[in-house]
Amino acid sequence: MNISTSQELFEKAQKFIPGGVNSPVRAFRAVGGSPVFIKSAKGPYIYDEDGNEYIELINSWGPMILGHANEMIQKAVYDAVQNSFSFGAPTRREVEMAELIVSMVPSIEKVRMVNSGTEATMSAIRVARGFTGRDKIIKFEGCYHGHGDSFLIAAGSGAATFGTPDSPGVTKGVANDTLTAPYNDLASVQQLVEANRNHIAALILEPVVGNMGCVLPEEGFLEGLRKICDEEGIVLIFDEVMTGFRLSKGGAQERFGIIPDLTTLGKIIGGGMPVGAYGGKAEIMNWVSPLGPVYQAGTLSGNPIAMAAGLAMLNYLNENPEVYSQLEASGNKLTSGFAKTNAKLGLDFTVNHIGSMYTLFFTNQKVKDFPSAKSSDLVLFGKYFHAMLDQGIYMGPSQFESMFLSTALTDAHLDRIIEANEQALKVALSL
Ligand code: KE4
Repeated sequence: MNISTSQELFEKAQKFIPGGVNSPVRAFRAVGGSPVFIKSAKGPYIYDEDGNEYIELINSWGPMILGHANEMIQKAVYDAVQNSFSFGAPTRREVEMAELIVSMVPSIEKVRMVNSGTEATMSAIRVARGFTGRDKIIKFEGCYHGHGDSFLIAAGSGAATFGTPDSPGVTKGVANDTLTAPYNDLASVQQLVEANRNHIAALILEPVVGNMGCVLPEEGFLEGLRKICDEEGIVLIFDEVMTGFRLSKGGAQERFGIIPDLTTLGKIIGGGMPVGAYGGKAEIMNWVSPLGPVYQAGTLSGNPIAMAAGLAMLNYLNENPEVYSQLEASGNKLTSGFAKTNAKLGLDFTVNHIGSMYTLFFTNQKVKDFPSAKSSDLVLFGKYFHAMLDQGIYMGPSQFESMFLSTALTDAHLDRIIEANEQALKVALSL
């Protein structure tokens, strides 16, 4: 496959941008080789600078749940830009967006718009600390909540691929206030709580993890966390930046029936534009400035163009719940196809899957936490990734990521991906 234009661009990019990319995972460092530079996309396809066509399994790491260049969202953005781009003043769309989010997400009584998932999670823990008067937080190894200092401790996603989960630049003071526990391990949470009684402001987790690869909560885990937080006065925060509006229109909390105190959102909420949000119980959110004393602000928060895209996306998802049964069917078809291939080739690689999220792990261990995810053969994953790319299937360039399906994928596309998966496994394993 000719990717010479991408290679030239990557050479040039590295002169001006650290690592040549504006987000580390895009650099292909976890899989080797030179990243393809994307020029355009439509529906289930993306096209690189050399004109190569790929079927898309990243969908911008989640946002493009309806596929790329959705005409309805494009029209909403086109109409909005006729009235300028940004005011830094309250607008009608922000009210409509807040009302819609409150109606869709079970835990949210009040919500604040920000510009990224990172801003949402940073703000949520600040509010939890202000509300409780406590300093410490609990997070889980392998969960990624953006690049805020408090979270770059045993982080997942790109941080995990670099083998430096505890990033330089995070102070000892900040690190001391972040306690970590293994995912799906309630007993370890109980021990942390007992050892830090009345000092823990919040417990934050991905209710379904995407950032160590896709990992599901085990039976009773979410319920157990809810119980511990209720007993200890700890604010339970579901980071649904990835799962929000994806696993159901009310996210993982609606699908699993466990209601957190605060929820963070991103990705799908902006329809592809830079949008994040945090919200939850009014008694907690009322602590946010200017109503309360916890400060948080943003020049482009609630930006009218981003709100137009986000409103078009969320209104569509809210009014067309059949999207979720389609995505469920697509995820089931794809992963059962993978299972058949595993059996046919005599392989027992683990596939974790829920709805339109999945990860194929190059391990035969049950993947339920970060150590088991890290038992995967990363060299083999790299070979598989490139074999898929060579066949025109564009996956996330890391074992520690979930893939995301869109409604633009037809059965024919899914069959193609299943076929390519078999071929890529044969290439990677030299079968
Ligand atoms: P952003 O700041 O990237 O918008 O959101 C941070 C974030 C917070 N919480 C969860 C659960 C997330 O998955 C993310 C970001 N996800 C990664 C994908 N693993 C974004 C991709 C990237 O870092 O380039």
